[in-house]
Amino acid sequence: MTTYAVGDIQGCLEPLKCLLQRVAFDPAKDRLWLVGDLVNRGPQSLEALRYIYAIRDSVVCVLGNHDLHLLAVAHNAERLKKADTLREILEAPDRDELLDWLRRLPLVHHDAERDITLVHAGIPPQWTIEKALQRSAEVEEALRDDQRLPLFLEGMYGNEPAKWDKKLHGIERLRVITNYFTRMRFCTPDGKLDLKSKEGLGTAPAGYAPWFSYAERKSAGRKIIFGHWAALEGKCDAPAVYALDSGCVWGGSMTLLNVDSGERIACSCAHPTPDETAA
Ligand SMILES: [Mn+2]
Repeated sequence: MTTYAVGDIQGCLEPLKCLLQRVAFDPAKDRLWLVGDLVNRGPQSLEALRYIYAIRDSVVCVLGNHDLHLLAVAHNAERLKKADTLREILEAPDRDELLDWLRRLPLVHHDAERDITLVHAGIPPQWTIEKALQRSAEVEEALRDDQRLPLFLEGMYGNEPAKWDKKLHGIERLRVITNYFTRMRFCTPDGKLDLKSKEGLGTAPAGYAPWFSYAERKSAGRKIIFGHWAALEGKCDAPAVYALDSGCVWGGSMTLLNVDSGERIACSCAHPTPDETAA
């Protein structure tokens, strides 16, 4: 049994198949970890989602911002945006089955045996891995509750509050947790988010830096696999932190990491989206 982790798929099914073929991935014995953003922007969102759903028993996946956006649109909490490639999922005969699986995925996954954590965007500096798992569970509870789901999806959008406070409650509490795990790039040492800057490493305002760059962050030294940040091109120099988004949907490549050996391979994206930078 081998465990592999793959970066943001965003509806790019062919590069995913290319990677799995190259390692002779066998769903009957291997495991596939996914950093989220399975869908959107790319050419085959529905096919990619179906492909992953079909091997779901071999898959560990965390939710990304695009996956949450799909759920929000499906529950009429948000409208489709011009660049979205989600309509085919919304109109598919198997949409309810696919979306029901999606909404039960976690925001943070922790493999205790290997002490590796999987998350879409990152872990804020002020939280240990254990604290992150507790906070992630609060959002997962709301996502799985039929009564609470629409209220969560309607209220999850927004950049405020920019910083965690344990006194926060209700939707504001869930929003900042969700923003940390699914949208964060730059923050202050005490976890105040900047969600407005572009992706480029030089674009952060004074006092802000990539979440993983703080040596004193409480998850330092623990292994963390994340995606979301295509401008990093799959590179991250923080010890034990593995960046996997290499911008496939933007004309880059899709990255696969052998979780146990650390070996990486990449397949280039056959259908790049030409004219945009990642949101
Ligand atoms: Mn993302």
